[in-house]
Amino acid sequence: MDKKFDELGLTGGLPSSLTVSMRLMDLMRGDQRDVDALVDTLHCDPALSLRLIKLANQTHSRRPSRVEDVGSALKRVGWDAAEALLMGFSLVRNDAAEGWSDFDHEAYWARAQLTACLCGSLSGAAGWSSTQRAHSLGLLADVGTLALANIHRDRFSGIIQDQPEPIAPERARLESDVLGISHCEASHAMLEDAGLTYNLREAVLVHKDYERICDQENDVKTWGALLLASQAAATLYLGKGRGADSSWQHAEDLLAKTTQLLGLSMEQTEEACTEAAQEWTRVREALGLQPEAVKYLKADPATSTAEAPSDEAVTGEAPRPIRGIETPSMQITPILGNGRWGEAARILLVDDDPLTRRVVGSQLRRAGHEVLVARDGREGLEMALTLDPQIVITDWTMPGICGVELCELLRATDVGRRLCILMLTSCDDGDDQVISALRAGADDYVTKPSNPRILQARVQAGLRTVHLRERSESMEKNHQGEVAELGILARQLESAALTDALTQLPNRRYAIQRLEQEWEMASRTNRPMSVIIADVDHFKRVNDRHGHGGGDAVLKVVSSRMREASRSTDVLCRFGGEEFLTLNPACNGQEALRCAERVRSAVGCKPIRHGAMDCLVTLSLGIAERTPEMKSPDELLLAADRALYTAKAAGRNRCA
Ligand code: GH3
Ligand code: MG
Repeated sequence: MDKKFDELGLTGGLPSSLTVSMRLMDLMRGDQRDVDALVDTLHCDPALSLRLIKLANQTHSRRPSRVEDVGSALKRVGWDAAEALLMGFSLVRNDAAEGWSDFDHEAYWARAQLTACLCGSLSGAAGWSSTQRAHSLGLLADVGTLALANIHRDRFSGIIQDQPEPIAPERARLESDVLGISHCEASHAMLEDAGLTYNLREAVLVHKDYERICDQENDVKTWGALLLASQAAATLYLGKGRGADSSWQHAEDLLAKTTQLLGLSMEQTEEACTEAAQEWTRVREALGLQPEAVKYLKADPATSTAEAPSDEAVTGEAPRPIRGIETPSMQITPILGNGRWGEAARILLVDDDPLTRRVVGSQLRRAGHEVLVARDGREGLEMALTLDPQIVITDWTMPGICGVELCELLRATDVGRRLCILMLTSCDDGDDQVISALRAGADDYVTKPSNPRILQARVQAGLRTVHLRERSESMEKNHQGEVAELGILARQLESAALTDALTQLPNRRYAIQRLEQEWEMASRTNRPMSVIIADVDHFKRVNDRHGHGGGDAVLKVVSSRMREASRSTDVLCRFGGEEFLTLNPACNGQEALRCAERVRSAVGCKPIRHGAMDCLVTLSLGIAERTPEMKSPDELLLAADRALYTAKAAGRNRCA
């Protein structure tokens, strides 16, 4: 059943990469509306792509066709609406106070981009018509990871330390234990929220589990296989190399099995993967990101281990030297004495004129502020977005991005809205400049040549605004933290309410809900479905002989033997005292009978030993398949109950 993801409301501001954001700003500023370049750039960013697709589906929800790829989404919402949405990007904040996690965003983005290229290329090789959808789905398949890593930072750090490999089944299990939801379930909820169709969402939900993929209906199965093939190939390209750890072998096996499901030969697969890696390299190069770190499938086993790239290489962008920081750390202590007053601020000064930089910079420094310096608008933009200044003081006329434009660009972003922006204006141009500056979103202005006392007064007034914004932001953050914790709590409660305390199996309440869901699905898709009711034979005697405690111990062993004998798609529940219900979605009566036989013999094959107790326990099982005449799930249960009665009447320890 679908997991609750109450944190969905917090996923609107998931971070984008700085490189992508800067590129977006360039594209938006340009006179030409280069749609292809915009789509290429969005294909590097899961958070923004998903927001755009969601907008396309929301604003045009009455249209019959859903939008499921970035290009169509852009076409549907139009450039202007897309621009307004995309400029609202968020960035990763390296804020120690937020207890930043070990989650490597750059590595995540690199992998998502590569998976997207692989999905596009493999679907093309398999002859699919819509490689665009495949590309976008590859990009979005792991968006749940981004959400969990950002919403539950500390807890997610612990999870990736224990299990760094994204396709390992243990990762999803750990996530479910710690957060009550796996990244696939979170992705599924997010894609549903964005309006993607059932088949694609379902494929994302199951795509990390090969067995589950095989049990799916046609479309979900092929989409799931495509996603898992792409994930496996991405692991081979980005992993530590052949033989370095078990994940390589696991990925190689998965790639072989899944591409077979897609009808691709090994040669076709290798060709498509190589093509995808080349496209990935091209896209990353266009963005100015480091392109290497690709290990081709045909790499010599001996050299691929030796040449395994370092983690930095895998994550793409090399750490950049931070320019212009002229004092090492921020002081928030009041500045006293020596004619200085007020509080120290972290200020970014943007000016292309070295003289102004020197004069204003030293005035600010003398007043005790920390001063970062940018030499033009573009550098100023990048530094404002990444270095977390409190106040930006920017010149008016600069080559490239001018002061007014810098102001507008910053105000359009999430980060820029928090800042206090002061515009340096010259006395000569007077009121007009001041009015345009304030219109563009500046908080205040300072006239050149600057008077140190007025400058300091303006900075202090600006700081008061910043503190108010910071306080409201911190309240917002606390609120988000509470929502995140409540999300986990809600799932734990939900799970407890649907789990049987003795056997840890799903309980009757769950069974009924799930039965109704499966019934609906079977009616909609016209696929078969069966149920099995199993009842312990002569259980009363066990209780009589070994007491209630002994009876409980037997129920635990019986349920665990039943679980082991069931397949991953069978839904085994404790239905009542010593009665169990198994739902067999997509199974006809014959298949369910085989499943029931397996369970019967697993339970009755050997005695149950517990303390001094040593008893052989058997099951009787009744099987029923859904027929077109049945009007409700109750009729299906009734048929299984009748069959169980027949099994009991025929001597027990049997299926009927
Ligand atoms: P049959 O083969 O016809 O099913 O006979 P039976 O003895 O298994 O069936 P019956 O319905 O007569 O007895 C079931 C017993 O299971 C009665 C009830 O006290 C006991 N029981 C129900 N729930 C639990 C439980 O949680 N723990 C224990 N120890 N006993 C339970
Ligand atoms: Mg019984």
